[in-house]
Amino acid sequence: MTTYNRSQSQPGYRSSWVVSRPIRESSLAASQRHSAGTLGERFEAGRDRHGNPGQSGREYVGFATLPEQMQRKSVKRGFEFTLMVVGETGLGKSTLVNSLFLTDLYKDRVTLNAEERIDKTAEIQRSSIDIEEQGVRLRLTVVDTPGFGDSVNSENSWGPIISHIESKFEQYYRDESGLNRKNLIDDRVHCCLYFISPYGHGLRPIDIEFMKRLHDKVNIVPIIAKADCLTKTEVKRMKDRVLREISEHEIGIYAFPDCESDEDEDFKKQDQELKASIPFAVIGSNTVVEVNGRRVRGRLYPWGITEVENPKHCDFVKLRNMLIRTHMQDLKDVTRDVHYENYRLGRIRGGGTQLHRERSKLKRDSGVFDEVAEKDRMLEQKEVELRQMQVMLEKMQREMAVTQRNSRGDNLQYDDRRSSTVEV
Ligand SMILES: Nc1nc2c(ncn2[C@@H]2O[C@H](COP(=O)(O)OP(=O)(O)OP(=O)(O)O)[C@@H](O)[C@H]2O)c(=O)[nH]1
Ligand SMILES: [Mg+2]
Repeated sequence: MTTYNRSQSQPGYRSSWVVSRPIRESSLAASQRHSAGTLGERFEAGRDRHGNPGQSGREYVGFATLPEQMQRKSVKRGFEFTLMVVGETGLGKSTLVNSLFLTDLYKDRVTLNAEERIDKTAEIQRSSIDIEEQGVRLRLTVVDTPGFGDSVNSENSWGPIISHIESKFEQYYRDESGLNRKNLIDDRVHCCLYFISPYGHGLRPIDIEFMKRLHDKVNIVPIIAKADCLTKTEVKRMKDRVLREISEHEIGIYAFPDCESDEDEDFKKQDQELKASIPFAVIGSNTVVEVNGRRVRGRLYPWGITEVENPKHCDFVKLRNMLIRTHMQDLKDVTRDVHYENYRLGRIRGGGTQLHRERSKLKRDSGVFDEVAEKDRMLEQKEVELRQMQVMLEKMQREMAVTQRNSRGDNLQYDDRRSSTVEV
């Protein structure tokens, strides 16, 4: 499987890249305790790590509180995360994002109407919800895209999606280099769930083409859709095949970071299970059904019920945990450090992005001026104004010269007259 090598993806990239993940309270507190203790031994002057006089007679410089300070600052700012869903039409993209975020996750929240029957998505739709949990604010944006058919020739399938991703990079690039840097909003797409049909035998040609066009722009997480259509053995076979094909075609999907060696055993086990589940096989539904007195989200069939959140039925919970609880920050980091950085470098070098190609095409086709053309036009106008001023100046100089000559002539006549008078 091709995965992004974070340390080689761009020139000058630090080789000792540290994967960040949500800091768990216990390890954070432990690290602070540890660093406070070490410093205390070095700076003994009767103050604690907050700078207050301490009972132990030790003093701390105080940078042990840096994680706390950073945490406070980030919490104050809030977090943003954008998820995109892409894939063939009718694979359950809109249903899944509704199941994931917009309805069941925050039951008491008034959100978008999610009906069991969701209409075919006709255009790219962005929907955002602001979520707050224990004082932490998260703006979650879901980008739902129209599903495509199975024609490989259709440039229209990926064109608008790639343009959307690049337009968000471009917007960020401009904001970042503009005056409004302080209030920078991160609308970049951090993760793309790519839906694979459960009916075929692995990837279709359009899936390969599509993912290849997306993989250097966004973190792709492959999903096997409608897993309730497959038996357990079929799911396993499908997963193996999809992974093999992804590797054969050198498609770069999101690489889950390695687990740190000092993590506890439970965490390591969870991490292993998560990695072994890729590509996630999911079931989506917006219907609540009753199973043994429990009300669950699921799909009711004549022969039984498939439960969306039952780990024995599908990987829905794993996917949701990965997106929200464990890998959200890493997905954002990779977007910033790899995908956006690629875009930014391309932009600085003169940009060969689809967005720019489209802009120049638009300029050629419809005469619409982009920013550069607008500047050229303004410069030309200034030149015309300068030329006009020069002409006016020359005219004024000529007129002044004539006036001076005339007045000199008058004086000469006068002098002549005077001298003649003298002579007489
Ligand atoms: N069997 C099964 N059906 C599903 C699942 N998820 C969604 N569906 C059904 O599939 C149909 C299409 O679902 P959508 O969510 O509209 O599919 P989509 O991918 O958004 O389709 P487009 O908007 O055309 O791209 C609906 O009838 C859903 O109820 C699933 O996990 N299993
Ligand atoms: Mg849809």
